[in-house]
Amino acid sequence: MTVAYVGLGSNLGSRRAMLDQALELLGERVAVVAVSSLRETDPVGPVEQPWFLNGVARIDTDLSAHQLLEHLLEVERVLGRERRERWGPRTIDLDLLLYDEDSIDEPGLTVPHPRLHERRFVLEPLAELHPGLVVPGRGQVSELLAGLD
Ligand code: GSY
Repeated sequence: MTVAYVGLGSNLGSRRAMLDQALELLGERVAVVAVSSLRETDPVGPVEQPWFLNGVARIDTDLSAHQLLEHLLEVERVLGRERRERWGPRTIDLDLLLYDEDSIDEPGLTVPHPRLHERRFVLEPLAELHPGLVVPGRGQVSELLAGLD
């Protein structure tokens, strides 16, 4: 059994309803064992866009990292996510943040998520679930959070 963490985000439409539906669909193939509180966050990146609602879910699963990623993409598809602009607004965004303490760097799949260590909107909900969690190659979540500007 693997413990994985998934980033949840939405900044279009009924954001909370989107995240609730995403968690329900996720739960059809994996065990969603904990969900952080959801928080309003200022958009990060070069595109001007609405505020996000962000959180993190802890998942227990027997799926491989690739199978889990496919499941996340399928849930996004079911919820109508269209991949248009890289940094643009989205109805739903599910990011595979951590998969146990594995480090994976393959086309289409990088774990830990390459920008996780610098994103407050990910580190805060992660710290809420497990402040001592180690991000491979980067350190503990609580320390990464404390080190942000
Ligand atoms: O990769 C996540 C999508 N995204 C977000 C987000 O989820 N939250 C915030 N606050 N800014 C973001 N910019 C991008 S792109």
